[in-house]
Amino acid sequence: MIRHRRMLKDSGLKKVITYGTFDTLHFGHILLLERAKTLGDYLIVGLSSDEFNADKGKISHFTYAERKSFLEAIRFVDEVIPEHDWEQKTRDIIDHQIDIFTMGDDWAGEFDFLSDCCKVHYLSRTPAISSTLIKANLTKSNKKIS
Ligand code: C2G
Repeated sequence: MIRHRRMLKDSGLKKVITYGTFDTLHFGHILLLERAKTLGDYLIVGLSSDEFNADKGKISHFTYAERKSFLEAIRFVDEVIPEHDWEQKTRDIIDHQIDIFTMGDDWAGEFDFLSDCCKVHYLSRTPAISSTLIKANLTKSNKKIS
């Protein structure tokens, strides 16, 4: 993997990183990942572990392994790494020689401190869709069926 990373850096490829839970994957996530990839040549996703989700007050419907497999099936995503805590971003950016950090603009300003080690770019969040909304609608429709 280290040789692979060195090859990427030596090849002059621009590396992008983003983070998230990506539970109940939806078009808001896909549009974010598609635009994130257009910022460079290689996109790494820091995927929140089940434990970190609990720290974030989120209970994801799908496990980390399931969410990772969904992301790896998306052609815009080149690599998925675990996100265990809020503090690892700087280390990830250094270890993976990242050029651009990006997130949806619901996080605008929260990660500006990372501009010390890479470009920080926020992308517009897709309105009217969220994992929470999907889960709420699924619960409502299940109640109607039962
Ligand atoms: N997103 C989006 N449009 C939506 C929903 C989400 O663009 N309708 C973006 C978010 O802005 C984020 C990414 O998709 O950049 C992942 O969103 P979540 O899975 O909700 O991730 P979150 O819980 O915000 O965790 O360290 C950062 C955290 O891990 C982010």
